[in-house]
Amino acid sequence: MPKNPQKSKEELTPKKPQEVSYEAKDIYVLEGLEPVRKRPGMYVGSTGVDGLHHLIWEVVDNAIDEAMAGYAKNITVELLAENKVSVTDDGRGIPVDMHAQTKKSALETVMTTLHAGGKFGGESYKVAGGLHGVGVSVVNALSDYLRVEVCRDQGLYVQEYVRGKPKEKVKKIGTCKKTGTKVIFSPDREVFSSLEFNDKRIIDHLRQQAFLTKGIRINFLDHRSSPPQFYGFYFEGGLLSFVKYLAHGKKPLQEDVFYIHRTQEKIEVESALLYIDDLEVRELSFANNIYTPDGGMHLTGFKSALTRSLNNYARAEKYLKEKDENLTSDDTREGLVAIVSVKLREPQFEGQTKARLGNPEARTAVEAVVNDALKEFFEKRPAEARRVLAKVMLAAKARLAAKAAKDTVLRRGALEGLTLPGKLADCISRNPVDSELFIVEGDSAGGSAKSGRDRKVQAILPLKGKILNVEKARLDKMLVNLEIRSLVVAIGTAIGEEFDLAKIRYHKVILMTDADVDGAHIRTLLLTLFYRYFRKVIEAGYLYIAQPPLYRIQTGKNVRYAYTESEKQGIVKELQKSKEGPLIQRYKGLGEMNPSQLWETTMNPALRLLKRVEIEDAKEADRLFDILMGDEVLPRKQFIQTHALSVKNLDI
Ligand code: 28G
Repeated sequence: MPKNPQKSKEELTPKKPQEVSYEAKDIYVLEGLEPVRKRPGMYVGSTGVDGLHHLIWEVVDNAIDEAMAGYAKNITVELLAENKVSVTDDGRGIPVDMHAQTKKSALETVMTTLHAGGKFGGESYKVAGGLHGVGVSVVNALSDYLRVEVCRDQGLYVQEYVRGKPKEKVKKIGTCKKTGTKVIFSPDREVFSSLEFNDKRIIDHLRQQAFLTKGIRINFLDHRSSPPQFYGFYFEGGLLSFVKYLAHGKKPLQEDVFYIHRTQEKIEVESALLYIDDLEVRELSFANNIYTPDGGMHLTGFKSALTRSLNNYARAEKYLKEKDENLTSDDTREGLVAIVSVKLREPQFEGQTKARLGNPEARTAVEAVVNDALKEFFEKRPAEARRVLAKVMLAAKARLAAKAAKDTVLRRGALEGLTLPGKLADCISRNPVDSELFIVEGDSAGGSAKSGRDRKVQAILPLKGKILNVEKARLDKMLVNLEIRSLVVAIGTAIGEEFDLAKIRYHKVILMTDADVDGAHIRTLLLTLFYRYFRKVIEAGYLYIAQPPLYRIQTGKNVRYAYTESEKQGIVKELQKSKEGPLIQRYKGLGEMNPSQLWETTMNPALRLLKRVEIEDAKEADRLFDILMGDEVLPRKQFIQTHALSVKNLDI
């Protein structure tokens, strides 16, 4: 993100009045916003729907700044016909007075200059360099039409723009009793690939902003339908209300939400937390009202404070004996719903997507504030503290039990004694470079694969699909599972501290699962297993996914296979010319193929498709794993069904 791009001397030096023709001024303005139109993505993130919505966030941010400065109380966002948006606030109104140097209205300068004014008076939390806070002039530059109305000093002032260029000077066109600013804009279709605003997205954002700025009212009106849709957000409790909203419908372990709002070393820290009867963690963090999906220093400070407070309390109340290990951060976060919001000067957003707060002073401030406040909270509410502690202790116990189980599997030599599993149909070759291991779902497919394979270099290990489907499987528990142990032994690398890539027995480990929901499920489990315990196998490029065909298409003696829907359509079209109509069989599972078909379509190196697993694929599987293994059955089903068949990047 360009920070206050350096202007040339010429731009900064005002021309003598007689030289300032209207055209000359236009050039100045054009130069001011030209970079925005040249590289819109740099200023609003993208020219797709994200960037489009960003325009609204930007304008609303300005209104919220005016609210945080203590002046605006009400903000209204309206979606109008023809992709127009209107945002109104009841703040002081953008100043309209003439600037002595530029001879322009302050309003025009704000609307037509990048980072106009720099730090606005009293608004020291403005974000420089982030996606937000780039200024309303960016919205102006990317709108084919914008109109701003200001009520101030009893006057109504207006200016209109086309792609950031004023049509006329700021004009007073009437009177006003109150004060405020209104911006109406229509995003430029030359810039954005889509002009379609999404009401749900806007509602979610406005709700979130209302939670983050307690006491302001944000209204939303969608005039695209009649009667218009109306939403109003006003939360007296700020983050406290936010936590209640996130925990809605869940069983809380506390009577009251923990809440703290305090300024420490000039950093404003606000945080709320509630434990619920659940295993997941829901934590959100914000810096200057901007969501930081990857957390950062503020979240780190929060986690340290939580872990420390709970350990202190657990020791003081003898939940932990002297010899016991401390609770880990993960122990203290099962079932936690928490929000941390900080406001600070010069926030640094780090990472590729600027999704993480980098300021170390935010960590210290949050840690100190939350530590103090939590200590007091626990002291004042021993009953709640005990309930929270009981839950946290349970998490620690589960962790220790899982570790013990894992240790038995991973113990030095534990796998060495094991001979190759009986279910493994190994290949003859002992050279890993040309050996392949097919991990096959189900015994029947395993049988076909065994008969159909090239036994010189291809080994088959059938796995029972169901066995992996342990409810709430923790991966470490899976390792105790015999099926998985046989897999570990077959691969040959051992696991954990003993892992040695050089000992791998096959340079192609191929996951061969059905092209249905269960197959996708098992594949996710196996990918997660590899991602967590055999990452080097993936990095070395040894892990593959087999691509069985979806269709068999026969005309007379001619048999063809289609691996995708469009391929099938192509083949069918091609065959329409022949006398007999084609016979189309859809394969639901590997088990439906006989050994020679399986060989021909999926295993024969000369004909098959294999997808090499990239680390990103496995990472994604690792993320999905938690969803697949979660409590809620319905979203899981839907999830599997929408993703089961998406396969990309096919290569032979
Ligand atoms: C409705 C859509 C978005 C805004 C204000 C109010 C002031 C302001 C905005 O100042 C920076 C400050 C003075 C030159 C500040 C009014 C001080 C006194 C403001 C908005 C630079 C602009 N009176 N309300 N900007 N000035 N609302 N809503 O954008 O020195 S922007």
